[in-house]
Amino acid sequence: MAKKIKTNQDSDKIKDLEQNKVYDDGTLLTTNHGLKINDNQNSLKTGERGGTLIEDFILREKIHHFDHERIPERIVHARGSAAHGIFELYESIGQYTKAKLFNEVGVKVPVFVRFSTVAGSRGSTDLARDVRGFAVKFYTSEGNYDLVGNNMPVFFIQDAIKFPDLIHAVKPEPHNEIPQAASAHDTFWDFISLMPESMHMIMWVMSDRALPRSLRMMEGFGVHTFRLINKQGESHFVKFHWKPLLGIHSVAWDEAQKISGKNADFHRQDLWEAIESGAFPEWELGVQIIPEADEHNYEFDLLDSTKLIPEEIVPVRRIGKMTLNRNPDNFFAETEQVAFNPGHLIPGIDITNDPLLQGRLFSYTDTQLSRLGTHNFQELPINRPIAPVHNNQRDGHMRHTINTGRVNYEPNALGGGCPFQAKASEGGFTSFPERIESNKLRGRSKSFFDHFSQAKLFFNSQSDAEKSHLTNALCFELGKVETVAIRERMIKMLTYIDKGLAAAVAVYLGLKIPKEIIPFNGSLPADGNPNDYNPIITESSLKSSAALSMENTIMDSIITRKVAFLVADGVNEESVKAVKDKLETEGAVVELVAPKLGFIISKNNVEFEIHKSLLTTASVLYDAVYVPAGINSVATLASEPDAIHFLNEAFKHCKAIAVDVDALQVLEQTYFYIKLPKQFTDKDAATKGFIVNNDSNALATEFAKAIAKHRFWDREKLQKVPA
Ligand code: HDE
Repeated sequence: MAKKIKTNQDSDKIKDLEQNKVYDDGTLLTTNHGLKINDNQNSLKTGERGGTLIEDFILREKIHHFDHERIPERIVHARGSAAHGIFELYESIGQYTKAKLFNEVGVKVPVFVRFSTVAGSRGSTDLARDVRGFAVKFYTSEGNYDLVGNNMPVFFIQDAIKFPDLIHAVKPEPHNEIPQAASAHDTFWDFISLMPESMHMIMWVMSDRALPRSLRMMEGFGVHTFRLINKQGESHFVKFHWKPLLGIHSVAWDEAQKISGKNADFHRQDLWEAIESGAFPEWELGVQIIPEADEHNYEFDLLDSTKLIPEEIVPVRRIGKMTLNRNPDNFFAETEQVAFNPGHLIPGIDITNDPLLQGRLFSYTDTQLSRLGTHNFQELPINRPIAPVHNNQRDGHMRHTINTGRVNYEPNALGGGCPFQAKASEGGFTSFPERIESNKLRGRSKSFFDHFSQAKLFFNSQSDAEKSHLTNALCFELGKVETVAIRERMIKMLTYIDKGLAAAVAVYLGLKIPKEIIPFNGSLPADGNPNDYNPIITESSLKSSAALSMENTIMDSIITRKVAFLVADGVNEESVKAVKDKLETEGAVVELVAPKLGFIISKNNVEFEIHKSLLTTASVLYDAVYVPAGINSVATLASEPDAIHFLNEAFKHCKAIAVDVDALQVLEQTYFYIKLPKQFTDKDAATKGFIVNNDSNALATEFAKAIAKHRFWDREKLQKVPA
């Protein structure tokens, strides 16, 4: 039966239906004015073979509605996936903020979270190398609070005035709309190579952080420094963090590109399925709090969004947990129509003078207006606050609220003065009375001129594998750039970060390795080219920060990890069951993959339903692979090229591979086994993610430990695999 539609006047309508004794169980098709439709197959014609009549208002309404089903997609962050959930505070930070959200321990505040990529269109792939949006709407009793962040803690530019340029440069090139959802093209790198302030962010975007394994396995950051204001009116600076309880994990670039072809909805589906299965994604909310008096005590400017505050300098305090526990009912009505705004604040949280944040405050409402067509988008169910709304704003396109009475102005006496302004003690919002004494100018503080120290800090904090991925990413991206001068400018920029990195990329691009750092000799913005001012080349006093490397993340769980069992008729059922039971008990998702769909019959005539065939799936859609025993099954798989490719690719992408000793015949056909047979029999094979055993229980235990490690990146050095 169709779900009941929720409208403002729901209860009145139901009453009317009851009074008029209209029976409605939601099963009959109607027009939008409630007329029951008798024939939804044929339009009204002048005879069975005659022309269609313009009088057919049912046909006209249906086609008209359809013609207008699309609205403009978001100019950035067009491709997104979202979910409902709750936020629960563990620990009050009432001494810093009066926001009830951060005072009321144990209260469950509803949230709606939308994750997104930035550059691609609505229909683009989830696995693009890109920043991910991480936008959270808290429906608090004091009004909606939106924390509209990203999965990286810094941004490309320091001032909002450069945002349209940045986005124009990264989007498909305007003459031919190529490439879609990719930064690997001339216009992006042309802009970046002229924009030294973007170098720190470039390190993040070229790192594996831009290729999350799952939206559930990435961090979130508020990026800007915000303010917390307490009851006494005192201000503290704050940075917000979301820490995923499953850890931070990524995929390999080769894998990301293949996933884009095999399942462009990989992240969307992963989020949806995890929530449907009850494996609710969770993040802890962390805060870095800084007293107002310490504003100038750092090597960087707190108002500069190209800088992070290293966790070693100001620790992250975890104060609550967000759990996503419900998928949207309707993608368009919720995920597409949700409207976030960094200016949706509540008492106790305020903005700072970060020039990037300041520009955002104007942009979001403006863009909602062009996207959703009316200021009344605030009344859409997904945007409506749970806090009551009372004001004198009226009318406009698509108004839902039926305001009653004659008073729509303030002050008024006819309406008894209502609605009144709220005093601060009644929860009225007051801005932090920051003292301002300055000249009006276009300019930038010198404290914003260091563009490289944190780019270096990030690079130096990466593991060897992460550094190698980052280097390869730059080779790939700049390798796609056709203009040699852009590549050369980028190599020059990289020398300010790390000479080894610059040299490695230069060698790949066939350019000269820079012998020494060429000093900047540009001029300050006031003298002309605003992109060419003298950046300060300096070092961070911190040499590395453990929080910046994914190698130090949580690796103790296999919850929701997807494991493929390669099987065929004749498989040994015990070899399947023991391992499957163990992995599923620990929360992994096991899928049986066979040469064809339907069922297979095991050695002892047990039927197993097949989830995917080698044609409909691929190794890149799994975290690990296992080949169980069974003479006939093993013989079939050993002569099946797709099964061998599956294993070769799993090896290449450094995933855990488990094989029953009696299934080694399949492994013997793979490229890596031929090259490295000893690796699988070594005492420490399991520590490299190779598990070969004929005791299924022992194999399962070792396998689970290996899957929790996520990837064995050292394997990249061991053997290159043509897969
Ligand atoms: Fe956004 N950004 N942004 N942004 N942003 C939008 O608003 C903008 C920035 C972020 O899931 C737009 O409703 C400007 C930083 C997310 O619906 C638009 C500047 C951060 C989302 C806009 C920035 C973000 C957006 C497009 C530079 C991380 C998706 C559609 C000053 C802290 C929200 C929309 C969703 C969306 C403008 C920079 C995060 C055009 C002008 C920095 C997660 O208004």
